[in-house]
Amino acid sequence: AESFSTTSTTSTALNSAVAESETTAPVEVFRTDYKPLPHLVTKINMDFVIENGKTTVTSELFIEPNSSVEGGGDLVLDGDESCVKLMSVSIDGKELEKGKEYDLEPQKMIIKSPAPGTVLKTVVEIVPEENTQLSGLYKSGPMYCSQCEAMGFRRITYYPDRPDNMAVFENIRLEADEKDYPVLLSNGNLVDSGKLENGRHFASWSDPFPKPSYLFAAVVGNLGYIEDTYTTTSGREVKLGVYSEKENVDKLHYAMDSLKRSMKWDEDKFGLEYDLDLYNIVAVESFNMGAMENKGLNVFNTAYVLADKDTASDADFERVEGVIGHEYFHNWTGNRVTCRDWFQLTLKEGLTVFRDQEFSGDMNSNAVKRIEDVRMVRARQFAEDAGPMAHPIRPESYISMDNFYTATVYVKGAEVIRMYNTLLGTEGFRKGMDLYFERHDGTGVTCDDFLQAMADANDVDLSQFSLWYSTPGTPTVKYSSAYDASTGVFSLTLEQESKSDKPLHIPVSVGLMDKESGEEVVPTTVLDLKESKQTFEFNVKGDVVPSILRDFSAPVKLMPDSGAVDEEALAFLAAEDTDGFNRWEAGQRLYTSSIFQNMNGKESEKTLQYVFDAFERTLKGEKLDDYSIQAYALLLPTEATLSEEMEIIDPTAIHKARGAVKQKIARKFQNEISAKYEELSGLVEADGELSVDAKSIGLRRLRNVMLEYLCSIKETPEEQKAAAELAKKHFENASGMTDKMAALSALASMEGKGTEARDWALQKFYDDADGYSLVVDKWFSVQALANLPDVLDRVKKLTKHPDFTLEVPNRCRSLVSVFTMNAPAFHNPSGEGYKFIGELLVELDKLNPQVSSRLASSLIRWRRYDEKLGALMKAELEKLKAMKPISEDLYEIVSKALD
Ligand code: 0A1
Ligand code: ZN
Repeated sequence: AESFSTTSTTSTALNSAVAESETTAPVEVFRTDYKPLPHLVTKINMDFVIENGKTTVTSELFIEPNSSVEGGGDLVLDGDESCVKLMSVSIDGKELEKGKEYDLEPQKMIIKSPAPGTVLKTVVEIVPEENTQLSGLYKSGPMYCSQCEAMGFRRITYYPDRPDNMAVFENIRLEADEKDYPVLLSNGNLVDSGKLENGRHFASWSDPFPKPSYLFAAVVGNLGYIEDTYTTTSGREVKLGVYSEKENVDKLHYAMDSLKRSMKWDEDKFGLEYDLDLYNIVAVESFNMGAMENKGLNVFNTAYVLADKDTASDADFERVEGVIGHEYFHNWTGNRVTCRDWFQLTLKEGLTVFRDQEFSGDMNSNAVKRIEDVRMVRARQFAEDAGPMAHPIRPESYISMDNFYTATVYVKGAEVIRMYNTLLGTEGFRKGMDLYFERHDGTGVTCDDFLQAMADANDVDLSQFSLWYSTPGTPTVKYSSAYDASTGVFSLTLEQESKSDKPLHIPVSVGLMDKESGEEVVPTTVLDLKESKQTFEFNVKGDVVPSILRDFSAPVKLMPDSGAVDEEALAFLAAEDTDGFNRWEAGQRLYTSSIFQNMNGKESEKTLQYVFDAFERTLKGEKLDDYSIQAYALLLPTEATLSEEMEIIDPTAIHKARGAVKQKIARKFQNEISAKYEELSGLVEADGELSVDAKSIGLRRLRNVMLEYLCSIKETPEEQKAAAELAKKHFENASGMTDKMAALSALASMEGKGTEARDWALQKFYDDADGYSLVVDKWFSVQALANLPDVLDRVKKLTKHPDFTLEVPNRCRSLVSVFTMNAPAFHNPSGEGYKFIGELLVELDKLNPQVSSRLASSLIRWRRYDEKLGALMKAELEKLKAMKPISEDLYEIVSKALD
């Protein structure tokens, strides 16, 4: 799972983060340059001797010629000189001679023509304590832990660090001080352990499944844990362990339950069982991303494991469940069948995201999950696809692979997998999956192999569909329709446009609703749009309203051919559509129309009336039995989503116009909203002890939307007072973190008569957090998102807060990255928001390039803003590009942005 960090710097770490780019120019790697390795490491033994300030790693590599490659030649091992210090390299106990038998370069070791069966032994020293990049072996609080995807293993030892080298990690021996580091974990099964002299101890692990180096993991620390077991369908008993720092073990239960649910779901849905006797998960505070699927030993960012009723919101619980599922599902889609090379990343990520989405939907509500996922695609992936880092789900080249763990590879990748499912049906998709595993288990493959398995299992030709893998950008589909009353034929014309030379194969799900009766006369049908323009005909008994792209059947922008939306049809669909997703969608389109009219000073009473009607109907809950759907249907599209509808984005205007429409709704329905709030409060209370089932989550979600509308009414001092009182009461009576956060975010933006309540709540929230990191992160975030005129000054001041650090990615992101999402503040016309980020990046890049390049992504879409804002963003990028030294990660982002 993707995700973000910072540090106080030691000079070594500082040098190591940037050393590469000082010595070598950034190299671009191309997909089409793939060549198989002439030699393979088939087996590896490792010995880690961990001492304070120095870890010695001894590796034995068992080398064989690759039978599918002719010619032999040299063996090239990857190794990052800025991180590993070579102490010795030998074969059969004989040291190799540098220049003659081997060569050393900053990023590799070359062994001259090794004989088949060679066992190469290397000894290196590393310093995990100074590794602030959090790639390789590093220290997080009381533990040593590793992160090897994508190219971290070369920061631990010399090795062919690419996924097409699969080896058995036969004996991984970890040795450390027993008192400080009682827990010693690696992949696979524990085969030996014991005490040593001087208070030291060791453990040896063995993983029977051959794997690429990126799936290696080791954790050594002083940890607490909980245990459980799971029995698979075929009767294998698996021991489950979830580990964390000792004070957090009481927050591990939800993760454990989620793990068991994931294991069951994969058996039921895909017939996939777990394959080892042991499955361990470790929660780590300093982690660049969300989590990592290392074989039998997942490493998680604490934010995606730890959860209890006092500290986690409903969204946190849902994320824990989703990410636990995601990493578990990787065991088959990623580990058993892995990627041949990194360009194929979406092979495992798109597929695994699709699987975790389906899992979460099944555990809670499929309809709600779909709405949430589509909101994400539109706000994040569409934005990426419209910027300088746009790439196909299977990229063509990279400088730093770490920059390609993107919304495109992950969530657009998942949309592409979903399209197979839509085209082939659930059964056909399952047949394709079965064939994929039958053919490729235990190997590293490509996206083409996946497509071929789907095609062969269903006896269909998917060659046109393959264009989705090579086409960047968001395609558009334009629609127009006509009804011929004399023949009863309704015709729907669809026209596609994309960056592909040839038309894409786009599944467009359509249903038809009778205009008069509102009945669905043609149920959901998947149209295969394969030509640039195609007309589909339906026999109907009277005129109909088409409901197009149901369930968001393809990641495209759907628009009317005429350019003008048919608001009457949208109003009809918002009320009548039998497809829940499109009913929500129609409402969102109406809100969008109204917001843009407001922005352009051309408000139409008629549109506003449609908006009011849709809002009122939803509020009354007609045809709705799901609180969450009701909540989402009452929410206006986010500022990020609205931005993607504009050629030139005006964040301030969007914020104002959206705020104005929100105000109109809130004022018009103030009484009804208040009444609903009270009604729901009764239900929430009656619900009793906080539970995180779909219905309780929905109740809270809907009530919090009501709170948000009510608190938006705060123009006069009386209104400010009323809003603050309501939010304060909500805060005080909060049943858990969801309600607390809803109240706090409303309060955080209060001024005037609301100031006192705001300051009180922020202080109270901070005190109650009692130093617990994940709640302190929320405290930083809520302030970074506040809608206050001096928010930037507040954020700057918070960077000096004793709890703030650039070293822990979660903390850095909670304040700084979250601030970049506060669009009107970050894009303030003064350019001060950009300058703040630009200056911070200078410091951050020295510590953690992965986190710095992600943060820099907030500046790269400068061409999408007006000239003035664009120039200010560009100036920051230019300063960064000229910075020496600069990490490869950051260099790639800023240079592509300036191209
Ligand atoms: N494969 C993980 C995500 C991940 C990727 C890179 C990392 O470090 C650079 C860490 C984790 C997943 O999809 O869950
Ligand atoms: Zn993943």
